[in-house]
Amino acid sequence: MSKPQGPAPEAGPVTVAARPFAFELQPGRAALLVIDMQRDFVEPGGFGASLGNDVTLLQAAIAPTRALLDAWRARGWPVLHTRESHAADLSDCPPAKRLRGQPALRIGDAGPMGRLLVRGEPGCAIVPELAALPGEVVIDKPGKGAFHATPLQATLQALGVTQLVVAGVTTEVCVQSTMREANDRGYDCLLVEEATASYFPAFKAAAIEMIVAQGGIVGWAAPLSAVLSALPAEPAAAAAP
Ligand code: C5J
Repeated sequence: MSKPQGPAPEAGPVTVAARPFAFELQPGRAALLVIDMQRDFVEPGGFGASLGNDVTLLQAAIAPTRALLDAWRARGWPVLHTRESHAADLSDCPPAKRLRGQPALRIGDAGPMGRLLVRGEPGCAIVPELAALPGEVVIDKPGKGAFHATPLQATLQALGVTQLVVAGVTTEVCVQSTMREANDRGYDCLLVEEATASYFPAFKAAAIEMIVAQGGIVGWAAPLSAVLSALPAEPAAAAAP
């Protein structure tokens, strides 16, 4: 009898040791969502630095995020990236956002990596280590949350995604905003602790506690090792005798 054609059925759920309780990750249904790993936040001379932040604090998230990307890509699972970014005419940047505070440079001003947080400028790009591969979704978002004024919800629905494994920066701003938006839309969200960072380590720690408190009121959090060790074997390894 011939083997049935078509994509191999996905493996059953795997259990990730997470807080506040185990996360049942469903292969193929769980997208990796990498939030705003852009040069403008992570490198000197960008938007984050213009606000007076120590950008080196965010660089710790690059290698763990790359490990997640490698794991998702090896299994052919969906990967999505976001970029906090604005149109060149700043028509999607409300004055309430642009004029807030007294930064050295504002959104749209020219810095060493081009105009801050403007699409197409060098600083707006994802850091090279984490750059999107062909076929991976890149969502440009004018807000802190990734669902506001973007096609993210429609994209996830089209992919059949119901769970989000989340990485990126900064933990208490765009990552937490996005997880809250996703939670309200019915997605189960798991934040990978080493793959997220903040300019304020105490804010990162507090944001994680806020997410997992009250029975996981926003979602789950787990160390990178717990996620990677729970994943099913890569397809090539699984096929080996
Ligand atoms: C901020 C972000 N912090 N991606 N953006 O302004 O978290």
